[in-house]
Formats: sequence, C-alpha cells, structure tokens
Amino acid sequence: MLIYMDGKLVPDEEAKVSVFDHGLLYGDGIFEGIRVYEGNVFRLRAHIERLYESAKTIGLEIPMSLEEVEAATVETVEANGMANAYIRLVVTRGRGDLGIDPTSCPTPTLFIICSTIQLYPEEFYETGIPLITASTRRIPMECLDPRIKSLNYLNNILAKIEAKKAGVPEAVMLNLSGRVAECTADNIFIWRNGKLKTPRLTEGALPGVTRWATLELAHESGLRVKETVLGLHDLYNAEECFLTGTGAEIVPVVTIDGRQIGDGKPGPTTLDLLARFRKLRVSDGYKVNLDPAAAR
Ligand code: PXG
Repeated sequence: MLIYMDGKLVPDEEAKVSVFDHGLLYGDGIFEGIRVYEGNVFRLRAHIERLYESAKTIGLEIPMSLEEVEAATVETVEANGMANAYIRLVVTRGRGDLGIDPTSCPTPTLFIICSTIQLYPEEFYETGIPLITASTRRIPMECLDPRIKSLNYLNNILAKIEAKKAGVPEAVMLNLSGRVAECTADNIFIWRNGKLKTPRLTEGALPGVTRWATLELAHESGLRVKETVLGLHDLYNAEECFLTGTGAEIVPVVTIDGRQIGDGKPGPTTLDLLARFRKLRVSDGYKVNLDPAAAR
C-alpha cells in the first residue's frame, strides 16, 4: 500500500508520524473520510472544501492549495489501483515541542491513506438498526464548533462506547439543551407528516457530505425538507428515521431507546433515498484513472 506523506508516495512501512506530532500529542489536527465507488471519488471537492474550512477555523495553514490536495488524493487512489476504497486524509499541526503551543510546530503533517473501512453489514439496510440515546452530550458550539472535523473524537467515542455496551451500533447524541444533534459518526433524519427533517447544524451537527447529498436528493424528488430543531419526542414518534454518513451511507433506524419507529421496518421514503444515493455515489464526484487490468 502506498501512502501519500508530506509530498510524496511512500510504502506504508515508511509512512511514520513523529511521537512529537501535535496531532498525536494533543489531537491538534483535522481529517476527512472519503469513499471511492467504482472509481468515483464521491464528492471529493466537498470533502476538501470542508477540510479547508476546518483548517481555517483552527488556524492551521495547509502547505498546499486546495487543488493540490485534491490532486494528491486522486494520485493516492490511482497509485493504489483501488476502484472501491476508503480514503483517510489527515492534516496535523505537525511536529513540535512538548506543550500545547502550536507555534512550536513549523510544518503541518499531511498524509493520505487509501484503504478500506469496516462497513455495516448489508442486512442493516434491509432490516434497519436500533439506536439508544447516549448520556454523553455533544460538545456545544460555544466550546468547540462541531462543524470542525477535528482529531478530537473522544466525545463521540464515549457515546459510541455507550452504544456498543447497550448492544446497538449507534447512539443519538443530544446537545446541552437536550435537543437532538446527531449520532457519533452520522447525521440523523426523520420523516413525518410528509416532511423530511434533520437538526440544523447549529444544534451541534457536523455538516455531513452525505447529509447534504441526501437533502439534495430529497429536493429533487419533490419532498418537503426542513433543517430544524428536534427532540427525542420527534424521533420516537417519527414514521421513519435514518442516519447518513460516509461509512453508513443511508441506514434505516427501526428502534430508538426501545421505542419502535413507524412499523418497525425500513420505510419507503428511506428506501427510495437509499436507492437514489446508490446511483449518485457512482456518478457524482471525481473519476480516477485506473488501469483496468490492475484495478481491484
Ligand atoms: N457526524 C460526525 C460526528 C461525523 O464524524 C458525520 C456526521 C457524517 O459526515 P459525512 O461527511 O461522512 O457524511 C461524520 C463523519 C471514521 C469515519 O473513520 C467517520 C466519519 C465518516 C467516515 C469515517 O470513523 N464521520
């Protein structure tokens, strides 16, 4: 496997990050998770734009232009000859002194991995998944803007641990006001009374690339769509519920905290959006150039 590391492609054994890297020492950095479907890097530009927005907010100057990072991402996929893959693009504050002061880090570390990620089994899409509500609350915008896709995932990890301990794959995270923000690595939607609803970003949600694609698909199919404020009451009484994310795509939810959602099966609106998403994922994005004989 070839890794793009600080400007060049190197074998994975040689792709090493210093123990003095502030990404490791303090979680000082940002990342993106991007999927490749049949040679199509899904919404590559949107992911790279979000990376640059995160960088701007944390005062991290990426030592390459947006176009160069995009080209490096494509180069990494092509060098690994992978038609279906998961890309992890990470930019850290770089190597510095001990102590949190980022001014001791002259050069950010940038690496791009093109590999695979553990996905939900196909049956989750046919039968739907159960959720619980985590007691861990989403970090509020007043403290750390959740729109930054940073290397600080402990808050989400704690909620994920709660989910796994409860025997479910995901957990709803509430904001400090007790309203629904999102899940640990997915955005959340409900369908009720002819309207598709999802929490506003300011409720404490990451601006998911899949969330945005889903909102666009819903608009195109003439659904009424609202970014709004949701409580658990709205979730429990929804006709349908689903999660969106790079890993999950669109996954139906059939119970929340032991309450059955709708008739307990993935609903027609969810399944229609999922089918539309599965068409979009191979067409909307950047087509990489793969040697057909070598591609896997
Ligand atoms: N909320 C949070 C907190 C996330 O981390 C999403 C929503 C969905 O956003 P996208 O842009 O993916 O639609 C995420 C995404 C991983 C991994 O490696 C994490 C995400 C996506 C892919 C992989 O754990 N988080």
